[in-house]
Amino acid sequence: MKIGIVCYPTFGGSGVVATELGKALAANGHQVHFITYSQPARLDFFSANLFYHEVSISKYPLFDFPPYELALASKLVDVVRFEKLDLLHVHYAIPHASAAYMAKQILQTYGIHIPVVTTLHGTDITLVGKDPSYNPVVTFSINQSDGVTAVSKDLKEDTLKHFDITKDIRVIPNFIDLSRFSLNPRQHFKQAIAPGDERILIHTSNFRRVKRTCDVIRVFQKVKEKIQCKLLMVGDGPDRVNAEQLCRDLDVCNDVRFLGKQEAIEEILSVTDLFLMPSESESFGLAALEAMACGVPVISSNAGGLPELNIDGVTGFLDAVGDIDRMAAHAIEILENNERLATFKAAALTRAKEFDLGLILPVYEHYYQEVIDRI
Ligand code: GMT
Repeated sequence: MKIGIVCYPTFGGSGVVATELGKALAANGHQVHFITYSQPARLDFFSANLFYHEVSISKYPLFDFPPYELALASKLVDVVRFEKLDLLHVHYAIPHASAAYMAKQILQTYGIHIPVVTTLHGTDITLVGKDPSYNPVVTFSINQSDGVTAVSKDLKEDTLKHFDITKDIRVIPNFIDLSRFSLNPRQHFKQAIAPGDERILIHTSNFRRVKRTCDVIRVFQKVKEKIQCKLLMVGDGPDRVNAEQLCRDLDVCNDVRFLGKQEAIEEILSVTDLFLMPSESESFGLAALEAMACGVPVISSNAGGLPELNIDGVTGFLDAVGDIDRMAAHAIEILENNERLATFKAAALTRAKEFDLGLILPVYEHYYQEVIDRI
């Protein structure tokens, strides 16, 4: 198949899923065309089957807000026509699904009928999409997609609850490339972070409010009262400054390292003992799956799709959003005993294998074929 993929080309979960999916499809013999405003962060190698088309947006003094959606729709028309694509797969509803709809209408005037699959990732529904200023467009463009997928059952239910959706939504969970994300410990790195062989806790995110990064610091402070440990904070975003200030207020700076954005996250995860994800809302929790694939158990909130990934009492624990005491108590329970920690680590890895890319890729391929056959 010749597949066009539209996504946000950043380190955000939806962009990562889209890029990893495209790379895997290309490796499986499909021709994949990424259509985005910059090279996707994880599209970091050359392959004969991978193509990248940049959407460039001209800046005119007339525009306070350059019309990205129009530039994207025009680019989609161009790429579908000249590369003869079979299907467009857009990740994140806003504004990708509506740009794809516009492109599809224009392409019909050339006698081209291109099927569009939209994948809902979370914040396009749970935060931004519900905003009344976007709701009608989001509803319309989801309903006009030829196929719609959501990354968890919870996200599907949330979408059906808040939008007037007439299309069937197929749940296709996120996946992990176990050839990349696997236990790959770098002893010198562990030595540098935890010279006294302390336990290492980790949080990775874009430090947006929804991630509750300050809860991570608070949980860590309580764990530290009972267990010798260090905390790694990976990523960057608006709440980092608050998290750093809280470290000063709670006097834990010496045990917390803010590492910023990191490429080889699997190497860092491999030396850690526990992943913290206290998010307010999380449609799936890809970052937690990446940790589990490296054998790291997860203390998470029970928000959104997290219970579909993290098994309470087995791969970690699920606690109510904001319940710092329970999260800390559960973290201590896992970390205080070597044997228990090893059991949780093994269970996290076993669970991650259920989301192996090799299992989920054919599900997408069959779904694409089903959508193509339907129109
Ligand atoms: O979580 C973020 O801030 C990034 C966001 C995105 O849209 O890129 O992630 C969402 O999509 C990921 C991939 O499907 C999911 O694993 C995340 O759970 C989801 N984030 C939220 O629902 C908050």
